[in-house]
Amino acid sequence: MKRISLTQHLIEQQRQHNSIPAELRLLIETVGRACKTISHAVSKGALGEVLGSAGSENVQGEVQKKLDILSNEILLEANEWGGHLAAMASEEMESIHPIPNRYPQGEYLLLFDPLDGSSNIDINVSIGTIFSVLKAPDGMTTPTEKDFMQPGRKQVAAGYAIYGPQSMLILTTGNGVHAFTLDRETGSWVLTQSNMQIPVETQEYAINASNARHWYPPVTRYINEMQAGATGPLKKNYNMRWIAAMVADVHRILTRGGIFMYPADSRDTSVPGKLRLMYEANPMALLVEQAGGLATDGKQAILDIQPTKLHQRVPVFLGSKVEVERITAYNQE
Ligand code: AFP
Repeated sequence: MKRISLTQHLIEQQRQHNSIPAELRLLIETVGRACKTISHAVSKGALGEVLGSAGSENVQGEVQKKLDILSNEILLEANEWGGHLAAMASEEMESIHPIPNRYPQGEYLLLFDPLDGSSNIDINVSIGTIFSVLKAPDGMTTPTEKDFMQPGRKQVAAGYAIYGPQSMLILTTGNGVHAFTLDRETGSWVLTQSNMQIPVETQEYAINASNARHWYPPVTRYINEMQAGATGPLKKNYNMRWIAAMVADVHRILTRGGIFMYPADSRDTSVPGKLRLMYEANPMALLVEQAGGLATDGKQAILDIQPTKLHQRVPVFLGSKVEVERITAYNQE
């Protein structure tokens, strides 16, 4: 089979859809290169002295792993010199990171969770990098956090790298979801699947069931109905998976269907769930919609939410259309 590289795919997408100007292609290729570097560091494990905690906390008050910080630095250094970006934002940084004055300023904004699923690092389970690309508002001179406050539907590109048995890059620029597998011998991202599609129906759900006593009634009702199996109201047996890395759970859903849920619950009514809107829910929601699935906060499409804060959290229900419609309907009753 003829090997198509990431660059060739981006050039062909530009020819077909006029959707990837040269600056955006450079941005995506640069993020792809940074993810190769992160994949390499991750795969070293204890041999690379990258495991364990860094002895610091991030803006979320979460203990930072060494790889969280290393991955963040890799993405910052890879992207700041290219002239394609005006600023970056990351789960690991309190405020936005404007491009240093010594480099030209571009017209894109890059947001990322540099290493999603950090609690999986030390147990050698899949982790990943999630990224989202917005255009800087017209006329913007000095980027501020306000310039990032754009609904997810405004993303011009989104994707993730998953560092699992294979390292893969999953990408959309608004014309379908395409998958690349890292060829470690040549160091290239090679196209291995075009136009990923999420099956409309599924028998598989993902939720952290240890929180069941904190769930609100619609979620409890839905999980009980699935657990009732073939003799229950949904008339089929369901399976459950929870990898505790959104990247891995979403990758499974893009590959074979399913529904992923991280709902708000009664533990802390001031915090609507755990996942962040700008650099987790929004990029994943764009991928899921581009692959024929749905992604809501339990009431509305995640991509339609008007952000107000860079690190704001949002409840997430995403995946196979029929199931997301069902739980969203229960939430709206
Ligand atoms: P960490 O990066 O702290 O491991 O959190 C990962 C995550 O943000 C997301 O990737 C998972 O789906 C979710 O949290 C897992 O949350 P629980 O640890 O509550 O199951």
